[in-house]
Amino acid sequence: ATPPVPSTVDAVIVGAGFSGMYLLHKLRGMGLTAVVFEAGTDVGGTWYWNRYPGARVDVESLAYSYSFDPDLEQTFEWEERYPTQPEILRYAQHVADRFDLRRDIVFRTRVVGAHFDEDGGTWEVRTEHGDAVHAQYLVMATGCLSASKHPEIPGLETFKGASYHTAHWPHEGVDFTGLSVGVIGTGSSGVQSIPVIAAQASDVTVFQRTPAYSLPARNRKLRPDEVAEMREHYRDYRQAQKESGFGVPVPPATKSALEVSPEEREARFEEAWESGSLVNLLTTYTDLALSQEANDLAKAFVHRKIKEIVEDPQTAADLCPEYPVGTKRPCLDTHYYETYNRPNVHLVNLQREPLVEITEKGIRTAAEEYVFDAIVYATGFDAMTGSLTNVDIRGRGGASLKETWSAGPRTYLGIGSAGFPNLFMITGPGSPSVLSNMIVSIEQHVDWVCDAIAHLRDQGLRTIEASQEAQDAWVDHVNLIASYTLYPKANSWYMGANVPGKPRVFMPYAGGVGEYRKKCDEVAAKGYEGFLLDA
Ligand code: NA7
Repeated sequence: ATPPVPSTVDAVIVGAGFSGMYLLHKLRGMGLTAVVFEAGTDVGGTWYWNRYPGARVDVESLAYSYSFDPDLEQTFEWEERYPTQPEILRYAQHVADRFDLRRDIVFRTRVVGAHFDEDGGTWEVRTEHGDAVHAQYLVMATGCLSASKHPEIPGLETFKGASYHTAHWPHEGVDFTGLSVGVIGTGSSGVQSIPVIAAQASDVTVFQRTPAYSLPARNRKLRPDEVAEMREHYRDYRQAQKESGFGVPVPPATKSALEVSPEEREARFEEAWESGSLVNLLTTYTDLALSQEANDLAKAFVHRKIKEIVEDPQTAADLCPEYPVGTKRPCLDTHYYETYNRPNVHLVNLQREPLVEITEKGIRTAAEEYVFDAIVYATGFDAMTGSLTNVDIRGRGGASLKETWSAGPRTYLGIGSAGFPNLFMITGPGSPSVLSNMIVSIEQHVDWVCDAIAHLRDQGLRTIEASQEAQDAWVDHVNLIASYTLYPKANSWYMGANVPGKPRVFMPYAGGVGEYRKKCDEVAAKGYEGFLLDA
């Protein structure tokens, strides 16, 4: 049963994914009152919505899990190395049960607006059902990939067959048996779902605008001995996660890809390819993210792999990305490239024949009209900012967050934004977020935000707000780090490049989870340096 909406709480939390759940648990532990608003009918966030066939996380289960409760990690039984969406959702639900979270979560309720009242120093948060709550703190735990997007082409509504978006998959599932299916999009959602759909449907046509780099996941059941081993050393492992680059500890690269022999390099890449770990591939050499020449070697290796697997030379060539490895989100797959060897699977390269429109019967490109029973949109998200700017957030002087960010998001540490007192973002733009194991980054932000709130209360202060100067300096720093890397070379959602009209700004902090944490801890230790604290 959904609890009634309270009129006043200490904190409003938007979203009951992994961020919102942990935040609620922590704030309660501090003696604060909090309410969570969640659009879905249950907890889980990303893992509640993204129920498409083949959906899995691409960080290992034993690492992609909360660290805050040692009993939880000792008792929850993961089945697979890379768990499926149902398994991760089961974990989220287990956490909700275990910590009795649902009694403070209002489900089926989207937050539509939040206005800061400068006189009272509180947020008034409005829901789609017309309820209003007043809170001292507002935390946007809305996720980086939750505002889904469709292709910007005419005719979406005209198709007479069934349409699905991977991020809003029917809970009862979809049976594609005997159907002719068109799939638009080849990011993680496409790469994971295409092999599963192709095994069921009579035929599948994939519409690819930009190919992905994908590594075979080599997924399998977890062995009892590896679980026991991890449980024995979990505390050390969690510490290593916090200090690592991506939130997944691996031995640091020590050599440049350019300083080793071709044989040594090939063997190293092969080892990473065989390991089924994206982080292993990205950390083979010190300079893959920094030097085009080094990256070209990794790129050539993956191209060779694709061409070895995919039999049709044109399809293989079309599947080989041009941009540097790792500069768009790489994928982890189960038989993705092999799927193109099936006689019932066809690839359409939208760079050669662009999408024109959706018709009554299917999809029209510049070359022809393709006829389908069903269309799957695996077209991704208005990443990182969409879920924040979709809410009418207004700070000092009634300024809207959306307008304030019209030239790109501006934050201090990806946690706060100048002009928006007591508004916290969990894994906001300007933090490592999507360049990391999300749960590691989520816990770090939640811990930091809760410490800041505890500090305010201890000191009898009412508001915390990023200073304009600290924010400007942080934005410059985030840009500077990105400029050292190859990331800006790809038209990625990291850059906002997948959404027409969205400013091209590299949004995540690319300096690594460990460095970032140090900076956040330093800011806190210096009395929240760069934040304005007011009584
Ligand atoms: P992604 O990674 O954003 O992938 C979306 C895909 O859809 C990508 O191939 C896009 O091509 C394609 N797309 C988007 N808009 C269009 C239009 N208008 N026309 C043609 N093709 C289009 O989203 P996912 O859901 O797959 O994955 C999101 C993240 O979840 C993933 O990175 C992991 O972190 C987990 P584009 O590349 O923009 O040319």
